[in-house]
Amino acid sequence: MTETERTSNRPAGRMNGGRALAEMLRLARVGPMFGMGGFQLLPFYDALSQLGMRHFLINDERCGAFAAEAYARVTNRPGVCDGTLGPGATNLVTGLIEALNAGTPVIALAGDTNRAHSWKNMTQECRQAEILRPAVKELIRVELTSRVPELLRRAFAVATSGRPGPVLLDVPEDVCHGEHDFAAEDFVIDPTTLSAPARRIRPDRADIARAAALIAGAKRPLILAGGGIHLSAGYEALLALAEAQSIPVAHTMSGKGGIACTHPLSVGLFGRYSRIANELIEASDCLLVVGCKLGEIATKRYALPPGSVPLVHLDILAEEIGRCSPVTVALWGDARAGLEDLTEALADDARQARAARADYIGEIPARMTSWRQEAAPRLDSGERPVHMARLCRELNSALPTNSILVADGGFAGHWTGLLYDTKSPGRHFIPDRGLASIGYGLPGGIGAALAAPQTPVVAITGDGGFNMMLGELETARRTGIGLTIVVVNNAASGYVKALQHAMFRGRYQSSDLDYAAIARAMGCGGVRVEDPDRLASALGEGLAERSRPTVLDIVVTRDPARMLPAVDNRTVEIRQGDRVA
Ligand SMILES: Cc1ncc(C[n+]2csc(CCOP(=O)(O)OP(=O)(O)O)c2C)c(N)n1
Ligand SMILES: [Mg+2]
Repeated sequence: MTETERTSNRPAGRMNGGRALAEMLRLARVGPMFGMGGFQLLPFYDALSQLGMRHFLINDERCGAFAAEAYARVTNRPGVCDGTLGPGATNLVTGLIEALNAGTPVIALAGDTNRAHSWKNMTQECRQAEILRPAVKELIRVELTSRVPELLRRAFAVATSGRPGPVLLDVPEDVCHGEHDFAAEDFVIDPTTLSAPARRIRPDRADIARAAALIAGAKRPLILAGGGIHLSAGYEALLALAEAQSIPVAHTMSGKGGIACTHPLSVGLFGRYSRIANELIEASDCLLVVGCKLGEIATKRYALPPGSVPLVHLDILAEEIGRCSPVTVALWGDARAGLEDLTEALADDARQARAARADYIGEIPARMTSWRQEAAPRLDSGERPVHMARLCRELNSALPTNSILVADGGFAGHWTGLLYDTKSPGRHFIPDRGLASIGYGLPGGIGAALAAPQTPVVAITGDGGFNMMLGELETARRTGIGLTIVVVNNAASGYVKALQHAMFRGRYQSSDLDYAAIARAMGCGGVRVEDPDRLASALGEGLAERSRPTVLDIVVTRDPARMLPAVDNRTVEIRQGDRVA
């Protein structure tokens, strides 16, 4: 943004708080917004319409927060959503916590009561600020109409600085409807805060030297990449370090795409489900954890990494370092900056390091080949109902390099986390691992498709997750996006059913719907697939349809004994001496 752009077209004069909110968001060049109106924020809605800004009515504010969150992941710019007093605001909670836990910049607006009548049992009134405060990085209560620009500025700064996150602006009705004489100078915004990371901080130099020495001395170093790689857009830096030093890269579900899954140094997912990464972790003599919280799934419920392996942990949030596993060297800073510094610190000995690790790197293709051979019967399965692994294989071949796959919280995310291959670094795989709610797939797909209108976007979701969000099919249709929704229809709340099978000998709760028919009734495309050989053409049909959503209803196994991608370690009783990873 140039100085002229920054200072020209600034509004000034008497306007209400809602208009000031909209003017600031326009200055910040936000993308499409998602919400559902109510009396409190109506001046804001009116201003949006007067200013010609894009805002979509969603059918549940949770979906608005999900869509804004996915928009932010694709663009690294804050997604914007809103909810009205009370139920509108409380419906935002799940989506905002997804953003909080995943570190995604989101700005949410909530209308609150008119302060002249607060606490007199106003309709829809509740203690929403107290309910929402732990769901966001910062809750900002706007007490004066005149302070709207300043506090929205603050919201952007908080959302995009440090570990990014959601910020809630709680706006009382009288502040939104109230008027103030604004000066043009009130409407300024710091352009560096409009996308994450707003600012970068480098780890301490002495810590970089210690980490570099540890890595230099390692025969089998391994990088464990989390979602922080995306947040810091550290793709080139990660690849540069991995290639210069011959260090393979494993990833969490959120970290998938830090380097392309098809890159020879990518060893795939680690944690609860793994191809070859867990065994490489076990055999490693130095782990470099980057932008990763080492939470339950990444660590197989804290069974990884082995305590004996030296650990370097690079994270933007100092207090996150060492939270779950003790570290040898803590690197506090931006992922990209830290990786760049490590590459530089190790540069002099890079050639020797690559030579020394040639055998180590040489193991990877052989290990991958043997994994592939072992997985081939599933990946190539012709069985009916469709095998999840076969579906992933078809997604791998149908989705082009630049596409985005949004994966829902149930098996959809776990199977694709394990078997889907991104073909270039970047946000090409978007799972909602912040809170792991089911139901993210469809609204997340809407947000991603609006963020990248030229890009093929596929949302993969369970039938349970889709069922939760059916109303948003109408939203998707209204936006006119060409989104392909793949419903993995196992006629069950599958992950729950599979766990009940493994642990409780079956007390099942199921559901069965013909989703494709529902999609057609809503004016979307709908294809039901029961034959794996129809997958490719169905995916092709969905991807070719650019003006309306298409729902692919894929009938997958209904046998709870066969639903898990592999053994889930929570279903296994671990006895002393057992190998758990
Ligand atoms: C909002 C929400 N409720 C409950 C859960 C717990 N849960 C995790 S997976 C799962 C099953 C979801 O069923 P479905 O969407 O059909 O996916 P499947 O596991 O069958 O692939 C449930 C209920 C959750 N993650 N989120
Ligand atoms: Mg299901």
